[in-house]
Amino acid sequence: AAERVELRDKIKRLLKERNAVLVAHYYTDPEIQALAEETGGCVSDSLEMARFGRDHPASTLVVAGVKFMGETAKILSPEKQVFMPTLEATCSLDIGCPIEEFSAFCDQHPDRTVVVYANTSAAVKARADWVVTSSIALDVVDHLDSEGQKILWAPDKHLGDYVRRETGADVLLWDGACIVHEEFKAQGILDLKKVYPDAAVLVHPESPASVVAIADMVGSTTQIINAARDLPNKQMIIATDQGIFYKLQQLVPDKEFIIAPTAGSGATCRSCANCPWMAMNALDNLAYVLEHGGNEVHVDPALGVQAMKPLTRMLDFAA
Ligand code: CIZ
Ligand code: SF4
Repeated sequence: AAERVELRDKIKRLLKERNAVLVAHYYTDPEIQALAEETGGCVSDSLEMARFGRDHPASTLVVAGVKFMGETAKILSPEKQVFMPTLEATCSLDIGCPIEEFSAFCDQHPDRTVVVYANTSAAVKARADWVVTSSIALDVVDHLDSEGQKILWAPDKHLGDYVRRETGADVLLWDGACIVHEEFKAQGILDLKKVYPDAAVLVHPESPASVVAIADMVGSTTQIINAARDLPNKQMIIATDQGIFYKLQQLVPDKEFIIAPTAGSGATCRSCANCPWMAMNALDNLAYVLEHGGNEVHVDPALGVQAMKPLTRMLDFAA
């Protein structure tokens, strides 16, 4: 325990010395989220992380999350140095949408407006007309639909299908999925509801349609946190990465949160629903990059200029 305190103190000191600010995602280790809060950094979803990093005066951003979040920070702030505790932390959505195949898919459908989820590479963003996060996907697609535009959506098919069902827009889907959210099971949640009959079911729309169908509320991480606060239920079954429990328990301490099952059994699970890439961010590799450098995020400048356009469109739309 003394070692952890020492490590935390060292990170705090190094952040100051390096004029650096820590930008962390809700899904990272609670220790990292706590440090980001204590040091004036940010703990949030990818939309807010992007905005915070861009607007913060620090010359150096340390992004605790996955690769696309570091890249987004660099694209929006090319003049800042961006570091990550590890450059190995990626995302199944990013991996499942390689630029060559994606670009060919877009070329086959020139009549469609290309809308990509933030969980994509810089190259895929550079090919897109719009970037969205789950918190504004519905609003953006609604807006495009009202203008009569047809959509090409990538990479998450579950989120894309949810957006299509909700907006009624003409949406062509890429076949990608999040390995964490795709595992939630409707039957498991229904079984759990027998144990907690008064619990509300809060679901991230990267989950399968069968899970979304039994939700009391569907939304992004930030929207789930707000709903947990606002709904009258004292118990909540949560279908998103369990990293979010840190913020849920902090902001809504009087309620009980139960992770949604990733098996049909109804048994709660302690190690499931935890993104393996998010989990690669830890205090020791965070301290290491601050002390020794390395793990700097680089984005090809020409690609960055292209990718900044749909990203800025997203931030302006959300503002
Ligand atoms: O699943 C993810 O990676 C999410 C929810 C990212 C985000 O938008 O914050
Ligand atoms: Fe990607 Fe899913 Fe991990 Fe988020 S939780 S980073 S969408 S694999």
